[in-house]
Amino acid sequence: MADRLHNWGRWGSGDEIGTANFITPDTIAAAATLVRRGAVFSCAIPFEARGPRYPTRLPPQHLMKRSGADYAAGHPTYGTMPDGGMKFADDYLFAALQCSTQWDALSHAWYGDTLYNGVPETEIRSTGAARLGIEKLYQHFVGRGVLLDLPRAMNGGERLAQGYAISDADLDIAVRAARTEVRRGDILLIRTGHVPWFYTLADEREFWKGAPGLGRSTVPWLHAREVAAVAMDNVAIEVQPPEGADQGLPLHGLLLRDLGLTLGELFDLEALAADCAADGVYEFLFVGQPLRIPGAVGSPINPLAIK
Ligand code: UVW
Repeated sequence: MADRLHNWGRWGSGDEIGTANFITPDTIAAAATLVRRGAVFSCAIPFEARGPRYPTRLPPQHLMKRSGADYAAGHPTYGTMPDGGMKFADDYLFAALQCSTQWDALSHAWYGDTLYNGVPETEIRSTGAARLGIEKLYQHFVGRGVLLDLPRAMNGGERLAQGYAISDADLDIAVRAARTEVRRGDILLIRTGHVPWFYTLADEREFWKGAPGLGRSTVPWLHAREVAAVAMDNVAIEVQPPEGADQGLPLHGLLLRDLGLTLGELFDLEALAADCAADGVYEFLFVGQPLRIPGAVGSPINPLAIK
């Protein structure tokens, strides 16, 4: 499939942003006109210890360096104020950049010894990604967002079945149900309905095992529509386990490496999906910038859909 479908060289041999090139000033200006009610929907899950994530990634640790308790115990205040000086709270975050709602950078996954656009794997260094880092995309993800609500479109259910491989035909059904079309430069949000289910689980590992997600037939579908990015409410975009004889995460190779398509994971699409079902409008302005961390291979985000 990679021989037929790839974007290497499409935007020049030095390109590092892949399908984000489909977002242009025109697509952004058109997307801004989709804001009609001023209704804002965050697509982020809370950035906290209990949350859905890939099993090998540690939960984030949020630590207070200074709190009200320090001042109550006599920590000196700063400067002079009527009531004895200013007091400051400070905190730290120790976290995998991929442990919550996130973008996978184009430097996140590859096969063979090259990444997107032929970048050698030696460019992904112990000091960070010398090329294809997430910071290259620091102001790119503004545009037309489209929600494809698979469970509602396919069976009216709350979530897709465990291990369900979403096909190109399923995506067509959801597009028809949304009474819209997918256009070049869109940021496509695909709902499986699995995030609320995570919070009901006694054993958190169930979330990853058998996650519904994209199957192979969606790769040509996405390529043909020239979307800028795809984001979902599952851990890894793709179905687990993979289809047929495939193993591991084959769509990471096809989408990130071959197409140069940035992937968003662990989005919470519930509130947005409920609103879209209520007003029948599945398109909106999407804004979701990564942190500007030089050389990072992913970034947490708080993506917004604005209608
Ligand atoms: C892995 O890196 C294994 O997964 P993800 O892209 O979901 O973070």
